[in-house]
Amino acid sequence: MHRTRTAAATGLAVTLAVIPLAGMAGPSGAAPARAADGARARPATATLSPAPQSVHDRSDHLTVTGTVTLVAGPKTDAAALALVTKSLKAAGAQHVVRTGRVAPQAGRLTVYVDGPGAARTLTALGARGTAGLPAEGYALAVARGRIALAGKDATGTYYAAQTLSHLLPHRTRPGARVPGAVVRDWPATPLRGVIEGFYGTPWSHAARLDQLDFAARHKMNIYVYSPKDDAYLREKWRDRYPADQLARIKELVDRARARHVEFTYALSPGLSVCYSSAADVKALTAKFATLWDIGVRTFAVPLDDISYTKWNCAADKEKFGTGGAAAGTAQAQLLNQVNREFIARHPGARPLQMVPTEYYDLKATPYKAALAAKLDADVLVEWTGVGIIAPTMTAGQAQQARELFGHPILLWDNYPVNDYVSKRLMLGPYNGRAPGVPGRLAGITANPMIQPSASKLALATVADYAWNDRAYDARDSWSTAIEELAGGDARTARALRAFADVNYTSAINPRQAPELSAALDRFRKGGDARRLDAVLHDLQDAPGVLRDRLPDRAFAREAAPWLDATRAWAVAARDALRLIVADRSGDAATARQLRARIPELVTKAKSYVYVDLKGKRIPVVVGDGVLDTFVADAVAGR
Ligand code: LTM
Repeated sequence: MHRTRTAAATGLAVTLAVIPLAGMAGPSGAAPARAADGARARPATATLSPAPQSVHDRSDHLTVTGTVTLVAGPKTDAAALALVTKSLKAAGAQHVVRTGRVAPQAGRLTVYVDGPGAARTLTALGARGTAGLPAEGYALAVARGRIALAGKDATGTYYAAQTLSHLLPHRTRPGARVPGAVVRDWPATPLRGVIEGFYGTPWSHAARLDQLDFAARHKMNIYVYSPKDDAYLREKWRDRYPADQLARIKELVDRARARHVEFTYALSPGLSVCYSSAADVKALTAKFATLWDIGVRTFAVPLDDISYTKWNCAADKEKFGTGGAAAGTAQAQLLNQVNREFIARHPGARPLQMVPTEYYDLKATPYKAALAAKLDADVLVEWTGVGIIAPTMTAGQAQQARELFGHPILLWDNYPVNDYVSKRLMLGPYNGRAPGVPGRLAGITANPMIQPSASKLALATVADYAWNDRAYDARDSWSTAIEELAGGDARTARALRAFADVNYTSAINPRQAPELSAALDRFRKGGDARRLDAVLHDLQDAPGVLRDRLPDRAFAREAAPWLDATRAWAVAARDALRLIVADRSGDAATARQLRARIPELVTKAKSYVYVDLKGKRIPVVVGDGVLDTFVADAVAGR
């Protein structure tokens, strides 16, 4: 990893503006993230997400002219060209004229995408080309009236275009000055993305389409379609899709392809499959064939969360016997048949993926030994780390998994998934994964929350880590993701940060509400009540701000009960603060009034529920152990 300047922390601290406690008025709006003319407050390369492996800021600038010449060969990636054109127009260019070859015209910005023009321009601008880069790598130079982008392959070119889109400003007229920069970049691991692999309400079709766009912006290249509660993937795995459902999946496959994301179809036959049955192998490959016909090229067979001590048919007991080794052998046999009779016979198919039944540890067992020895070498094995929800992960563990399973490991990381604790939103960053893990893996797929839009905060940080683990800083990445989701609006970003802070805790982020806790600690150690009230006031306002201003409208709908609970807890906490002030000043009448009122506020704060797929009403939690403790301590006079 080489950076002339590391991605800076965005430094959006919780507002601690001092305001009069009387009337408890809220702080005024903060300074905008951008100046009114759209100029950025800091170099655009500082907030590139994911952080490039190598980036040099140059001291020169170029100007976005009214007409821009776009030089590209006939085979240049169409999605990359469309994105470059769109970004130039959003930066103020009125006409983008495409040509095959051109001599640069004075006074006109020329953009070279791939081919000899881009290679020459990169050299002229002192940048290295794509030689030596891994798959999906790219080089990009912005300087002296020229932009050059070159990808190691089509996806690399598309990623160069994505990076350029982040570097160009948003303007309505020509004339924007763009600081010079040279980027040379590549991913830390081949596969990076999302596995929709949770229990509970599956994502909607619209949400999936939106996620594919989101994935592309974050240089994620895989989406695995594996919702546990889609009956056609598990209970009804043998059945073909009705035409309308297949048409919807095709729309996802097409969108994924257009965004350089590999749509992966995961079929889980383990609840009823008879491993020794030729008919079942045929049912599996026949189902895959229906997906192949609509454009799917990557397939998976997850065998998690099934019994391997109980066979589904007598023939399996007869053929394989009993115990872990028998199960590993049976599964390997089934998968090898799929691999040889379907994957190998479909040129263009990507390596088969599978989830073993023992996917969550590093214990040497007869099951793993059988699978390692008997499963075809090119099948990718998914693994969740040590623990189903692994709190931490080291490069050594990833290496051990590679050796124990004897196959390339695709990490199925159970973060930010909340199906096992659906009272929570998990809005903290991806954490606890050491540098060096991605390099030992075939890839990283993150299992998200039931709430797709709310998952984006954590998923953006997963994308940052998976692309460049050496430069990854969880808090910086989280700050950048907050700014992005807030659409660059400082007030929205502050509200989102306050809301995410009280929805922060999980197995990988053990501390709840780190920023609010710090503000409470400062107050407990003698800090000013007005400062704490300003923080709580911001928290009380945050749900309204997010409902009004968040660009992703789905977020507020999905997070509704947590938004309501946050506001209600903030109201209770502000009264608790008033109570402490009243107790300290000996204002017994006010203290009595507040002590009588607060329990009702707490009951209200605890009243908001998430309704799950089965209609179960689950009370949600926010800031637990922090807000509730502060309020309870105040009432108890502690
Ligand atoms: O993690 C795996 C491989 N399987 C399941 C997931 O489907 C589920 O979402 C997570 C979290 O509950 N746990 C699992 O074991």
